[in-house]
Amino acid sequence: MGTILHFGLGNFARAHLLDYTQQAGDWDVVGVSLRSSSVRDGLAKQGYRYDLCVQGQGVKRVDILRNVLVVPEDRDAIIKAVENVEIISATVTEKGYHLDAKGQLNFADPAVAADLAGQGPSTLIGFLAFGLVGRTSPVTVLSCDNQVGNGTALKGAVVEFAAAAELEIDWSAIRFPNSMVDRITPATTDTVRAISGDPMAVPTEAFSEWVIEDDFAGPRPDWPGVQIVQDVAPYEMRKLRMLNGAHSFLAYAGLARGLEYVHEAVQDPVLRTLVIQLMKDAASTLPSQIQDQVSAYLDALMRRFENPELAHRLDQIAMDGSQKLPYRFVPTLRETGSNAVVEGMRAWISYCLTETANGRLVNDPKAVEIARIAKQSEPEIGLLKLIGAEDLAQLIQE
Ligand code: CS2
Repeated sequence: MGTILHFGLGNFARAHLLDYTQQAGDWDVVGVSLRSSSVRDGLAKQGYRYDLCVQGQGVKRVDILRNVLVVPEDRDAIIKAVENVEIISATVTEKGYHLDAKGQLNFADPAVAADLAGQGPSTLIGFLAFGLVGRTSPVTVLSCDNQVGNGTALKGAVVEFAAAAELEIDWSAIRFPNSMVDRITPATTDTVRAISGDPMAVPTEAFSEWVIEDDFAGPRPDWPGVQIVQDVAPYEMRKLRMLNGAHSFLAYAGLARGLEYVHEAVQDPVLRTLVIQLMKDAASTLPSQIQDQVSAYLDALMRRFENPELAHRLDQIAMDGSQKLPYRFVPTLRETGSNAVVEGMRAWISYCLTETANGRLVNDPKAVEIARIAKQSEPEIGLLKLIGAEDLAQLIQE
């Protein structure tokens, strides 16, 4: 029996980590919301229980969330929990790591600077650094975000923060396993709420996958179906480059064609050909040990994307492109020069330019910079630079 302190209680965590942990039994979860109290407020009214609407399988009541702590009101309780729980996990999305284009902690980021100034943390990195100082027992910090080497990146950010803040942390009993997580989980719609009768219901697909590096400091739940492996890299490359790369391609190219959902974009004849090509090109970059899986994986992804009942909105995926594309497009492009990925990158650039021209900021933590770059000469180069991919300019501009 133990407790997981989970940062970031979006729909994804509620469909993935919480579902797995409920199935494992014996463990409970305390959530942390870093940015708003709305999830806490909604869940608190119903004893922190909610319906998980799993497509084709029916509704499950999830009942392992014990409490939700919210910043700024529960800061002290969050630090205390970091000091005491067995596992700390996170789905704070790519931007929640506050990394620069080189993958290092971005000290110029105002949220990081504020945490360093000691006003009481507001980022995952700050909470971990200030909480881990007081830690006397082993702990596992489990990143569940869509990044390459997510655990390693998180550890790097906390180490850099702790050094800058002159905090002495005993790293010997703290583990940061890398992991690959997968379950397509759209935002909740009014239809889902109406059908389930639960205002906090979460819709998700039947498929789910979780591969975690065998690097735990202490006990872990007996999560069913989770693969514990020595090296997560091949799995995360497969998922980020094929699934997420395809998603981002469909989002920008689909929105440009006036489409709204993934299942519509994947049926568009032009996009369908390109997205299959993108996944094949991405697959060609994967390590030989998983080459025998990629063709079945591609077919399964197409079935998942075609699923009309998920109603997965393209604009949800289009969010935070500056944070996502370095993992989703850039490696395949560098390694293969893939024409389909070139089209995806152009579609993102064109999305940024069109939104700016229409007087709108894109939904991205770098939105202001994106708008500024979009108004300059040679915006393509500026935008590629923003995601650390200026070396690809010639390919994109040809
Ligand atoms: C999507 C992911 O919104 C996005 O960027 O590509 O959330 C995707 O649905 C998940 O990674 C699937 O596991």
